[in-house]
Amino acid sequence: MVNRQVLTLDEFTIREMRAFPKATGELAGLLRDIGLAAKRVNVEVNKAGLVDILGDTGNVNIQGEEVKKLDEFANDQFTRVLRHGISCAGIASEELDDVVIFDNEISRNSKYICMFDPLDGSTNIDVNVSIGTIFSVYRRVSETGTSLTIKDFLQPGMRQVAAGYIIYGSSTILVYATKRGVNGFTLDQSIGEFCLSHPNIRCPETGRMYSVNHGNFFQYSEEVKAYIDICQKKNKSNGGPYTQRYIGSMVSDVHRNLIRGGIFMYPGTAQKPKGKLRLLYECNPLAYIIEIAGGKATDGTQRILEKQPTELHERTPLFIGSAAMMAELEVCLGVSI
Ligand code: AHM
Ligand code: MG
Repeated sequence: MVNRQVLTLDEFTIREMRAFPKATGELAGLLRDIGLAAKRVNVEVNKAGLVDILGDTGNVNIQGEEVKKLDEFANDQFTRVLRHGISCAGIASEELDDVVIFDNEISRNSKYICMFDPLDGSTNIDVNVSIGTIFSVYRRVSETGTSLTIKDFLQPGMRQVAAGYIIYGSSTILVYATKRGVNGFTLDQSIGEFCLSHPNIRCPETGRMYSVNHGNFFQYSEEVKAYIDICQKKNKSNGGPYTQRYIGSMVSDVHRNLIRGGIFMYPGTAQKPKGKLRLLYECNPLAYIIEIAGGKATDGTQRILEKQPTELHERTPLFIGSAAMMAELEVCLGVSI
């Protein structure tokens, strides 16, 4: 039987935007565009084992990493859909060296820009492990009607007006946050619509999962090692025992911790003091979502959302998760953020 209480993504966003008397519907349109691209990517992810889309293109992206074909496909879909929509003036993507400014009459007058990691966890593509898209929406700072500049893209994360992700997993879920809250929509394949399945998501105050790449352990600072040591020694008397979970798709690790409670860390290492993750495409959107849901996200010295980006592809250490676990981490790091 059809559950008529369930709102689709479009119905929900339009309803939300109506709460703002000055809303033009542009943000709702942009989220609809993202939902459409996500459905197209979902189809390809699901048949990735069947067609010759698996494997490497042999190209190397701006980060110096191998680009898989599915990454390119996802990048193209999100770029194309946003270019043809009416809400987005330009994009920046983890897969592209430079920003893409949509230079047509409608886009020049659009008020939003979008940044995304089209396929996070791309090393998992070949092995059927969950992967995802992460996106971030900002209001442009340049005047509408003029051409975008790099300043429109280098805004601190606290200026995001919306952020979200899609996980192509055992089911496909789209989660997005605005200052009004965080909501999750599961793709109903039978009707091809994202349907509200996780209303008003709150990140539990604490949890029992910690996610970190233990392979890098000996390259972490003594303070980070001390926190990992605490996690490993937790027992029933102090909220433990903890479980370690590390998927290698941050979007999936953070999603699990958002729903169940937990902490995810990608600290700087001796070789890479800024770690691996990108501030604009990965850390800012997830930090925004987690904070709106009641959690916390820092680089170990300051809130992720307060960092002023200086370049498109900059990296940052990341600590993100349940508030109480983040507080315990801060004690180890000797900071109060
Ligand atoms: P990607 O965007 O190229 O897939 O890289 C980001 C991913 C994260 O999703 C994940 O947490 C991390 O890289 C894993 O890296 P590592 O294997 O160094 O732990
Ligand atoms: Mg990626």
